[in-house]
Amino acid sequence: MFKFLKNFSRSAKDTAKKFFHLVIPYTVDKESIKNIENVLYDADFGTEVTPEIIDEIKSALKHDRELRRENIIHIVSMVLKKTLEGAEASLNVDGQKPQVICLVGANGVGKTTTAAKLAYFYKTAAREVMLGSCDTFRAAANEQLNSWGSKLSIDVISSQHGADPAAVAFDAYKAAVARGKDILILDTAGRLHVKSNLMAELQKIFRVLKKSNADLDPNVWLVLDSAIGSNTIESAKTFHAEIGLTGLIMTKLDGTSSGGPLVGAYKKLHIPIYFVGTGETPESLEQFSIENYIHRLFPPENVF
Ligand SMILES: Nc1nc2c(ncn2[C@@H]2O[C@H](COP(=O)(O)OP(=O)(O)O)[C@@H](O)[C@H]2O)c(=O)[nH]1
Ligand SMILES: [Mg+2]
Repeated sequence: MFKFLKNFSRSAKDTAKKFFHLVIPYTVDKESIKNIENVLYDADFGTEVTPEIIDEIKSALKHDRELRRENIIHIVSMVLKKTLEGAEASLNVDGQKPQVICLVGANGVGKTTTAAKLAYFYKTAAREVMLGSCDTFRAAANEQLNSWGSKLSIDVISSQHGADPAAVAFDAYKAAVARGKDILILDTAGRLHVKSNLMAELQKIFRVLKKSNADLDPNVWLVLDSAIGSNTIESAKTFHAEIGLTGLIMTKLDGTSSGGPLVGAYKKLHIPIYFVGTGETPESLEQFSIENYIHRLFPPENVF
């Protein structure tokens, strides 16, 4: 019995550590404000968001000599809410048919997994979905997407390793039209030999898609890994400048990451955030909600 309780309390603590993403000090005064600044920088809120929060805390400290934890949480939440205003978005599934979603991003951020999760998400919402495997650069990428497709009973269009990604996109689009699909999700490569090649490849995909339908307005969603903090915003800026992004997705929020870079990226670019990834299963994808995001940062203490 005693042993059980001991184990239980340890696992409860682990849970608390895992989900308590932002550890706010119990009290903050003028002297200890640096502590909260460090917490925010450690959580990758960066120079986009941290100074704003610190300014708010400083101005609250003009009225109270000392702020309690709940006051700080309130201030952080308010600034985040304000910063993220307008960030929630959902795909207009009743618009063009098929809607094309092209997932782009660096290697390993979770594009292929997210493509499968998105397909599952829309399939569950009774939409006809198709996947296109435009990462022809990595030998295992086709296999990975095809294996998701057969697990989830979703059609996948793919070609052989080394094929032209734009040709796969073209074939996938034609097949999606022919089969009356509502949504086509294209997975793409993360890195080619030279960085500029990747952007050229992506631009070619869009050019070729436009050839099959001049009115096509593809959704271009950048997948960001929340575990990679510092250069997220820089990478988002580069992708946006080169290919024009229409949405963001942040993966791996189930880890210890606060998702701070997501807030910074939104503040800088004002590109809507469609989804967050919270695990490796098909179900672990949530539509982005500001309220849920803040709740994840500061879960009610009595949960633990
Ligand atoms: N914990 C967790 N792992 C994820 C998530 N999304 C993707 N992954 C994992 O990240 C790794 C790279 O994913 P992959 O989709 O192959 O990345 P890609 O190179 O961008 O296509 C895989 O092991 C995935 O299972 C997520 O939201 N949470
Ligand atoms: Mg991949």
